[in-house]
Amino acid sequence: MSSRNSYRKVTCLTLVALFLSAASVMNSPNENRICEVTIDVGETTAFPNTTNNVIPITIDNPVDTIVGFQLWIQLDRPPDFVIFQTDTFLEFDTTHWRCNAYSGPNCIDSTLVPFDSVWDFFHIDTFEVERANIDTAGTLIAGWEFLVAQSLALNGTDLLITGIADLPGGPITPGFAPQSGGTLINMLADVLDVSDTVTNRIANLIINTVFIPNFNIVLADPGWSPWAFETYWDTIGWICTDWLIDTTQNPPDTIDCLSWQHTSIPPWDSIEVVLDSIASLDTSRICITDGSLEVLLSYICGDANGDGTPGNILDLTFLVDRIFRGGPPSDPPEAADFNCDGFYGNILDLTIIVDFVFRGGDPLCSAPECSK
Ligand SMILES: [Ca+2]
Ligand SMILES: [Ca+2]
Repeated sequence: MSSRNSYRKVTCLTLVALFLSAASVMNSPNENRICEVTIDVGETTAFPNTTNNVIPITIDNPVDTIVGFQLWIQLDRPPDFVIFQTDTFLEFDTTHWRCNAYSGPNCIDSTLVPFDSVWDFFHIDTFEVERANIDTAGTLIAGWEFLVAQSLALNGTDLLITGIADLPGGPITPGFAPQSGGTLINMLADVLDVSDTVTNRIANLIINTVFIPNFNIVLADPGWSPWAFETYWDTIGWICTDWLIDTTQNPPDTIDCLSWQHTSIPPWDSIEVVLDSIASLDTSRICITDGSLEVLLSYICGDANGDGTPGNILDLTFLVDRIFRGGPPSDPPEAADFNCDGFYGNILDLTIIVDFVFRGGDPLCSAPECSK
C-alpha cells in the first residue's frame, strides 16, 4: 500500500461506530395511534408593560408515569417584545484530572476522569448563567427534586427547562402518574412597552426539537424514547496532516500518521465507514404543539367607553347601557374592571363609578389589586 516515492500512505480503514443505543426501541409509524405523550404550549394573551404573565405548558401522558423532562422553549422575536425573567448567576464547575506524563514537576499530558476515581489535580472553572423564574405551584411537578430553567441565549428570549423527579439518595420522589390536561409548568414572561402602533403583536413559543440534547421526555419505562432513529452508512474521508517519516531510507518513507484531519472531498489518505443515524421525534409516541403570546392593545383602567378619559359620566352611561340594555362590552373588557377583581363591568363596578361620580367616592382603579 505504501509508496517509496511518496510521502503519502494510503490505508483503508473500515471502522464501524454504533450510535444506535436507542434505535432498538423505535416503533413502526402508525398515524392512527394516540400519542403516548402530548405537550401543548397553548395560546396566551397579555397587556404591554406587565410582568409575571403566566404561560402554562400542559401535558397528557395516558400511558406511563413521567419522571423527567427537558424542554427548550424559544421566542421567535428579539428581546424588545417579550422576555422570560432571568437573573445572572455565577456557577462553578470542578473537573478532576489524572496526569499521564510529567516533565519535571509539570504535568504535560492529562486525562479528564470522574470525580470519584483516582485523580492527581482538579480545575475549578467559573461561568455565568442566566437563570429564569418559573412557577411550579399547583403543577404536576411541584415537589420535584431538581428543576432548573435558564436562558441559553442569555437575553431571556428562550428557556431551557430541566426537571428530574427523583435524585439519588434521600426520599424517593415519584413522577406524575398517567393523566390528561395537567399543567407541567408555568413559565413567567414579562411584556415590555409594546406600542399600540405595532401591528404584529404575536410572539411564537416554539419547542426546539431539532437539537437533540435539549429535548427529552423520560417515562418510568427505561426503554421509552421520544426519538426515532434512521440509520445509514456514512463515508468519512481523512487526510494526514503530519507524517512520521523514516529519513534513513532513500527516498524517505512514511512510517505512520501522527495527525489526521477530516475532509469531505478527495484526495484523502484514509476512509472511515461509519454506521450513523439521524434522529427525529417519533410522532407515533409524542405530539408537540407550539404556542404563542399575543400582546393586546394597551388600555386605560376606568375608561369604559374607550375615549381616552377614565371615570366620567360617559363611562358610567356606557356601563349602564352594557349591564341593563345589552350594550357592547368595553374594549378591552378589562377597562371596565374598576376594582381590578378580575370581573369586568359588572354591577360592582357600576356601584364604584356611581359612587365616584356622584358621591365623591374613591377614584376608579385605586384598589391595591390595580397596582400590580
Ligand atoms: Ca371614558
Ligand atoms: Ca370588577
